[in-house]
Amino acid sequence: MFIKPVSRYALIVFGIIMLSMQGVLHAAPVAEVIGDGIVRFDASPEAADNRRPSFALQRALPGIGSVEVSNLPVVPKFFVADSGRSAVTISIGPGTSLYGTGECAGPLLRNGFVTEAWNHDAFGYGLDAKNLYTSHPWVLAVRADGSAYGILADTTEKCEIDLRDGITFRAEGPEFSVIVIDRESPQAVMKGLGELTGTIAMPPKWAVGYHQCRYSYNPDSRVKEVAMEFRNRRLPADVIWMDIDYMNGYRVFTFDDEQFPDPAGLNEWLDTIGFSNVWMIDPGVKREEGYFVYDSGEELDVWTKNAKGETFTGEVWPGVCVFPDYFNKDVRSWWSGLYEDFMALGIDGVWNDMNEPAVFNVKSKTMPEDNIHHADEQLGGTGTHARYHNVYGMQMIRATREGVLATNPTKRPFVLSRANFIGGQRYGATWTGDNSANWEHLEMSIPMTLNLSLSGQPFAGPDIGGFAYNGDGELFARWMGFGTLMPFSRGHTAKGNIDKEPWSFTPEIEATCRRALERRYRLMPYIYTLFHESSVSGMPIAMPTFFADPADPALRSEDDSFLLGPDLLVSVGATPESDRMPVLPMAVDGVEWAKFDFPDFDGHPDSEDAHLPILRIRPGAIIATAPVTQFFGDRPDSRDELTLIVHLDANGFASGELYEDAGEGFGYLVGNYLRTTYQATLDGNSVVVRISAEDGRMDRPNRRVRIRVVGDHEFDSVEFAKD
Ligand code: MIG
Repeated sequence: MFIKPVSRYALIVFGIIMLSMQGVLHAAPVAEVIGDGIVRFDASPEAADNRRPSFALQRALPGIGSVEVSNLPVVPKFFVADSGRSAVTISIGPGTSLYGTGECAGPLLRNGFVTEAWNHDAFGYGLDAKNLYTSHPWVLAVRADGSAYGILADTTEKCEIDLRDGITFRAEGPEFSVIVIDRESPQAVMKGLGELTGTIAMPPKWAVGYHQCRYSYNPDSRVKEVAMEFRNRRLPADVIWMDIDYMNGYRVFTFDDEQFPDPAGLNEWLDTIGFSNVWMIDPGVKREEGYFVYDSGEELDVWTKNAKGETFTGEVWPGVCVFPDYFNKDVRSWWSGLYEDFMALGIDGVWNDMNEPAVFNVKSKTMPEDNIHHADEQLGGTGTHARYHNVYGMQMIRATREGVLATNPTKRPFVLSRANFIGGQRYGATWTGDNSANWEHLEMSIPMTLNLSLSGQPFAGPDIGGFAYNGDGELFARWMGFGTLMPFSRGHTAKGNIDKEPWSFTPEIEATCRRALERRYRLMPYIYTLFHESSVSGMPIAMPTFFADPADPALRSEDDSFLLGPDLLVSVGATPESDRMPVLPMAVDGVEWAKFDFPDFDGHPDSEDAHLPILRIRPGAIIATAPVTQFFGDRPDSRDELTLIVHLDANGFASGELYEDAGEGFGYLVGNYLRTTYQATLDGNSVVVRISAEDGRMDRPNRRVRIRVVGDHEFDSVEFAKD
């Protein structure tokens, strides 16, 4: 065993009761109940007293009861690792499958992997990447019997998550609390995580549509051209994105005079054709006197300091930059204030990039770990960058969101962030960073999105088509095929690459993209309902196939399919040959998940397009769908017809929920919504569908409701009691 750093000695003398292979074990931990099936453990009473404020938890949680540790099925063992790090280990029973650990490369099933929570600008990352842009020191464990528990290592420090032999976290810094949520199913654990760390805010409905991006669409005429092309070609889309080249020399909150002389005019024009807009803002502020962001920040001295207490500088896009210290309340309100004039230009959404934070020309790709943040006392007070690194991006988007909301208090903010931390779903959505246009990345984008989702961030998705490199049309078509069914659905590509709009390849590939986009818009009532459910309970939107049957071991490592909500199974051809057969959930009392499809724009079943994933509906489910619209707010038919896809279970029964609201604003919080439960029963030879429950004050739209019964049940007629 190696010699421990001196500072560890006191701790070791008091705490040890035995030596283990991995380090020095502490006496039994202290534990307190903090929620239903939720216990917080600390290494010792002293460790509990010295607990740091949590960034993960949405609010400080006092203990609500004591618990006898020896009675608990899951008890972490705290120890000091040989490396001197604070560590905790949890042994797992046979047949336990591990997930979560945030945004990680590789397969869905995490048993056997080691990753690290340390936010990192990982351009061109590979399948074996150890750490990516966000940190989620969290593991979801599903036992052989389908019950589950989740482990949150409540530390912001650099933290190794070692799943080679049970679950072990090893983190820099002092001992940290470990929170265990032990419940009857993985779904119930996810709800517990939502109770602890918060949920996504309900996004504006346009943000649930399809987003089109590239690095960069410039000048503004190109933005208009691309947006118009979507409309002319009848390719549904809601949002177009402005990447860094709109800025004047990459100075945040400025616009290039020649290429983007009139951002307000551009946004207004986009709005006339139903496009919402998102504009990028980075944390690095160009150090340049006379530039208003620098000057105003300098006046308030908002910048992160180096170890000597001087303003830290590092290079990013604009050249030498300074970096706001978002841990400080005054800095956050300064940053929030910058959004006032910015949003006034008709900006709808904000994209915060490079906020690990990324710094050029240094090996670590970020700021020095001995930099100093003057954090609020409530956040833990002044401390090193090492301590706060993983939550830098989170605090940035917290301030961004506050600014966006303060400027437009009647609108729902949309913020996308590259860096984040567990709990950061409260402030913004996540995409999986700079992936690559190849088959490995296409394949990996499914489990990556799912593990993020299983780590509390449901509003996630990859750069559809792959960011780095060109890829080819086949790859693009396949990626669009399922990318439009990911919670966050955005096409993007890097500078210098070929065009990657739906029409950039062949007419056949464009047709595939149109079918894929039409599917998203047809499924919008269902998807929007899932977003609402997630915003309330923390339930994932995209979830792994094993959620259909958590006790079925065959589903535990299924990488090529996912559930979009509990009722829709999406099976993807994720290899060039589409030659892997997805493992399907078992029939329920003899009734299989039923395949279904939609008529495409030519009236053909869209399932004839082999680039698209296969859709299946759960026995007993009703999925609400709509006619194709080109964007949120586009109403081709004022009767707004609804089609309910019904798949009866073995008892001839099905039910499903539909949540509707204005799609924008906060009226839904005071009752302006409509939640409808539809129920179908097989009554003799007739399928009868009725509303079995409803709530909310929104008027029921005067619309036609069609019923489509899929699957093998025999019946003569379908009746619907009026919607
Ligand atoms: O160093 O803004 O991940 O999506 O297009 C590259 C340009 C900076 C990285 C983001 C990418 C974005 C790009 N940015």
